[in-house]
Amino acid sequence: MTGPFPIPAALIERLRSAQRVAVLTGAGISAESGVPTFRDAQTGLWARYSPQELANAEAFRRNPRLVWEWYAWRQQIVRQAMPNPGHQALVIMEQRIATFTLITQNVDGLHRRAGSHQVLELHGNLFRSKCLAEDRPVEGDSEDNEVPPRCPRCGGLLRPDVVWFGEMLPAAVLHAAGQAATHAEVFFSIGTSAQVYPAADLPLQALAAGATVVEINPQPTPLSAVASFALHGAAGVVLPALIAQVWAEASPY
Ligand code: BJW
Repeated sequence: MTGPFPIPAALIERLRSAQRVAVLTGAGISAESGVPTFRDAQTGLWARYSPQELANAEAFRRNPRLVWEWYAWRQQIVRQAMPNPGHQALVIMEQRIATFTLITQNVDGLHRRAGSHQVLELHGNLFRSKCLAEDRPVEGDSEDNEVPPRCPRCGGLLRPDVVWFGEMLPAAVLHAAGQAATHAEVFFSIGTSAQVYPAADLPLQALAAGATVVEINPQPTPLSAVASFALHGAAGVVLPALIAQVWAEASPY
């Protein structure tokens, strides 16, 4: 069986011989797990909440309680969500490819929960906190259920350990992602609107270094026109079909 989504023969051949593959994921890969994306008109978090009000450092300083409650709500959604066939297909890909790097913009931790081992989290993690004053990760909090929680070391405010607009990405993680992009033979951009930099530059770096760049997204993005292959479908459908057609013995069908 070939699976429900046809994969171009040239891509199948390219992947069968590839030794180095890098994957960039965005909110779309978790959409089929029930986690809202950022920019989709119907379901996007930011259709109901203004990012200017909630996901930036200035908003946090102005109203830390509101911002924490928003993150707590998102944590609740993610705790109830399960990894989907798209996440699971990337676990199989990690097992099949000699040098495989999974780079995610997502803060939901679903790749690790699916069983992926090497995950570069560009924008942090929803379930970690850091001290606003010390800019250092914190284990636990002051344990008095205060919102926002307080740093157990200095008593200052804790904030989510995520990357807001205008903030630097973790340097070592971004460096590793850039290395993976420029050394990849095949680079996938999956479930991202390809609008937020510097993550959106990674597929372009891969392309400039000679990689085959594959986009998987039901909607066109700024990357679609330059990608080697633009597969317009849901990640939870396209990725299992791709695994089935490239590595027939690992077929979920
Ligand atoms: C499906 C699907 C299914 C649906 N299957 N697909 C260069 C040019 C222009 C601007 C800049 C630039 N460099 C930097 C900037 C500024 C800014 C930026 O990029 N702005 C642009 C918007 C123009 N970047 C920054 O500020 C970054 N920092 C920085 O560059 O620092 C340098 C610096 C700092 C200070 C001084 C000097 C220099 C930081 C960016 C941080 C982004 N943070 C967020 C929030 C994280 C925390 C949180 O979760 O609350 O990260 S914003 C938000 O966007 C989140 C996401 O990770 C990120 C990307 O979104 P994503 O994943 O693409 O989601 P969507 O919703 O946009 O798209 C979903 C897609 O899925 C859609 O296409 C659907 O079609 C698709 N889909 N179902 C497959 N089933």
